[in-house]
Amino acid sequence: MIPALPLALLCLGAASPTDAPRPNFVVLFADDAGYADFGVHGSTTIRTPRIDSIAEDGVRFEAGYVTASVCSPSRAGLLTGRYQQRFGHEFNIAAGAGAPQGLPTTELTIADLLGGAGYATGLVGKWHLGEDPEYHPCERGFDEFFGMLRGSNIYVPGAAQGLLRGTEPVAAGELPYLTDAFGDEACRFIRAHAEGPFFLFVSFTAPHTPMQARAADMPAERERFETKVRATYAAMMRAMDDNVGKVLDQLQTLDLADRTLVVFVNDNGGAMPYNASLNAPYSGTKGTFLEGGVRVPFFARWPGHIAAGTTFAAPVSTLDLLPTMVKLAGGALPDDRAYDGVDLMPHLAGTAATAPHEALFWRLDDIAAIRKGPWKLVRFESAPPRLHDLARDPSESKNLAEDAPERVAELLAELERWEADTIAPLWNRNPIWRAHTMERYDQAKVDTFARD
Ligand SMILES: [Ca+2]
Repeated sequence: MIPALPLALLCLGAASPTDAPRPNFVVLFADDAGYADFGVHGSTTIRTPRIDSIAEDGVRFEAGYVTASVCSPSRAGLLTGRYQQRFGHEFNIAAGAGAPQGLPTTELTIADLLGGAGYATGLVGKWHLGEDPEYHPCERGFDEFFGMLRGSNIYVPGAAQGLLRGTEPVAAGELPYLTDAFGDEACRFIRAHAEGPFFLFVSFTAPHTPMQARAADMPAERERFETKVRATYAAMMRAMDDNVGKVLDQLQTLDLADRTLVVFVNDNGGAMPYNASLNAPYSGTKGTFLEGGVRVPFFARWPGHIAAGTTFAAPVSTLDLLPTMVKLAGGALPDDRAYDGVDLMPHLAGTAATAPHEALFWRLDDIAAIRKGPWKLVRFESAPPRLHDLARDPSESKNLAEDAPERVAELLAELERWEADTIAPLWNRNPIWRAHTMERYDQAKVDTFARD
């Protein structure tokens, strides 16, 4: 049965009652995982069989990007379907900063739009889009929220801080290891809304720091890795994989697997060296616009609608999730604002005439980037631009800028045209991070973690 829809959505193309039931949506979001650290990306040491299964049973996007190389703005892009620079959410939110640091309340989230189309909406885990009351997830389209407003938390059983259910504090004392608690809550939401349709955003904190694994997992991992931090990272990834598996099993048990589009994606590149993640074959890390900072594991599964074992080569973005899901929900995008994402389903079906995106753009303060075709240009305020050919040099080891001044000029001009639709950041960037980012570019290299 299709729930009542707001009149505007009905008028603008809601699914007819004779159409197949509208799918549920589950977005599984990792935090700071390394590109290389998935079995489906070739890792032989980090074990992610359940996450891999999403790619194997559906599509693996070979060039899946996020809109930022740090947590909060990446989430702002995903949840709004719009480049976050359009509305000034360019920088991370500092813990305890207060207003005006939060997703501007003039923005509509994917939960607003799917909720308006009759979906039950839930967020489990990390929010990181503002801590003041007006930014609370339940004010931003989510019917239900279990998690925390800040950007990281303690994993140790019973020790997590600032957990909320809705707006009510949760006594952490009885909770298990944090990633397990989030998996449990995700399954609870699915059971409670099994009749559907629902949208569930499972925003894990794993494998973001602090580096804390389940105690029982550590002895075996410690034997497999030379360093304690890499062993801990492996165990944190395993815990996340277990909980992704729990969610997939819950969908299967309720006979919802065929009626649910499941997406797995990561919010920014691996935060090497802090969490010992590995972004190979890409250089750069979280905080940079090298591929290792913004190109992420990106998989989707919807049996009967996305063929198993599909790979998709053209660049896609987390910006695309909102338009794709709103369309599948029978809704329509508001026409009072520009959307930067596109509906991916025609592209996956092979019926689209063009690639999803002609170009993708990034900006964080004094550094900006554009990818167009195989070309990637990174622009610095304090250094000449760097040009890379991703088809021939995916690890961005060779700067071609001096050899191709016309292409540099063309891409710089296109980047500036994109910037004409952006505004100044609404709050300042932490100056420590600014210096740190330049340092990361200067030191960028593909770290092979040969000892694995
Ligand atoms: Ca992150």
